[in-house]
Amino acid sequence: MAKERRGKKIRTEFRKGHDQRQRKTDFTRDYQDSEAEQAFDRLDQRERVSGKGDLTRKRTIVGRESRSDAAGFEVERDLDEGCVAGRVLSVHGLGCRVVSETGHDYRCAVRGILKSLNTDLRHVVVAGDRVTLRVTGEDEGVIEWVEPRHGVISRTSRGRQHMIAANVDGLLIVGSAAEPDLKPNLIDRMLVTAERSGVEPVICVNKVDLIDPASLQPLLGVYGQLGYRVVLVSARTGLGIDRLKSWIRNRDIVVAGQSGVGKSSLLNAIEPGLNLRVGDVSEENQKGKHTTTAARLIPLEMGGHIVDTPGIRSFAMWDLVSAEVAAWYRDVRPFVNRCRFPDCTHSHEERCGVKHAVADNLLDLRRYESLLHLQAGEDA
Ligand SMILES: Nc1nc2c(ncn2[C@@H]2O[C@H](COP(=O)(O)OP(=O)(O)OP(=O)(O)O)[C@@H](O)[C@H]2O)c(=O)[nH]1
Ligand SMILES: [Mg+2]
Ligand SMILES: [Zn+2]
Repeated sequence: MAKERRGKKIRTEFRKGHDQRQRKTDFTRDYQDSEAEQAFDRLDQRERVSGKGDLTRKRTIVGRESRSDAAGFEVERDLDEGCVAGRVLSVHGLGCRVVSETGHDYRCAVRGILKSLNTDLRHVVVAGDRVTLRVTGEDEGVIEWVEPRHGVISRTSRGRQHMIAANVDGLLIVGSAAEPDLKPNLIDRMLVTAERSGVEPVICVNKVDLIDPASLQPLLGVYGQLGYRVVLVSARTGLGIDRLKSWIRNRDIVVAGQSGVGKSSLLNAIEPGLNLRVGDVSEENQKGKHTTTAARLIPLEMGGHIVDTPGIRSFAMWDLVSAEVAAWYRDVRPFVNRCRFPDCTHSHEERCGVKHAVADNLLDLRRYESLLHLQAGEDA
């Protein structure tokens, strides 16, 4: 039954008079489990299935199953009166805070059927999810439907993927020119994270008031050549802040970078109303203190959100499979299939395409060395 439905599209009806843009995204893996498919069937029996027509009144969600054949489903859902579209700002246990498109705040529970779609309750709804909720009280609702996700930021916990935030579009990688010194290997590591999550990275170097910016050119020029956006800023003098703002505006971004580089200072410069504490050592560094990984979306006045979770900033949480790393270095990837051995580690092997590329100056030596570091699982 579930198999037959593969290869079709989901078409979801809008609430009457409701206008919303189309969104094409990947289906989450949650829907691939056979248990989940059965639950999806049960859910589907309650929805009306009909032919195409009146596209303006419907949202089309094309689902791609990443594991088997690229495919989707075609289902039509009626959204009853009393349902609204919203965005999950944060999740607390089994409840969550959702803001509707009209800006109303709701405390929500999750509909039972959705819980059975995945055995890991933490995955049912995550911060950043776009949802449909049934309003059950003035400030209360029940989440009925979770839109397919893109830009999922996750970590691996005891071998299982654990989503932290969904529908994120940007990763702001913050380093500082001095105090503390710029750590290129850490930037490379965070670039890998962005590439893996399908999130656009921006490399932001703060505290340029402390140095001569030209001294950074050899290092940052390499990133520019790779097509990464690089922004030099100073939270102290305001240099580059407008450029940074124009990129952040209307995006949902995660801010990452080691302690003391000036993340809070930058965010305050971008939006003074945030009033983030500067100079405080952030939570993840307070040893012995329980570190929460619950993410929350902080709305920005200029549009967009900052995704805040203490754990995200350190990036120690991301598990990398060593053999995977080279594929996420966009400058290294083209040379990998010139290696003689398919499991080449690009370190000691003969006839390694990557090593040859370094010798021929086609690949930056520092980037190559950082690749070896990351593959070896060493700290950046
Ligand atoms: N010279 C200079 N100092 C800065 C700049 N931005 C921030 N600082 C200083 O750097 C220190 C750390 O700034 P924070 O904004 O707290 O750094 P953070 O990245 O939020 O640190 P954590 O919260 O611990 O991760 C503070 O003393 C700031 O005053 C800058 O552009 N220039
Ligand atoms: Mg801070
Ligand atoms: Zn190789």
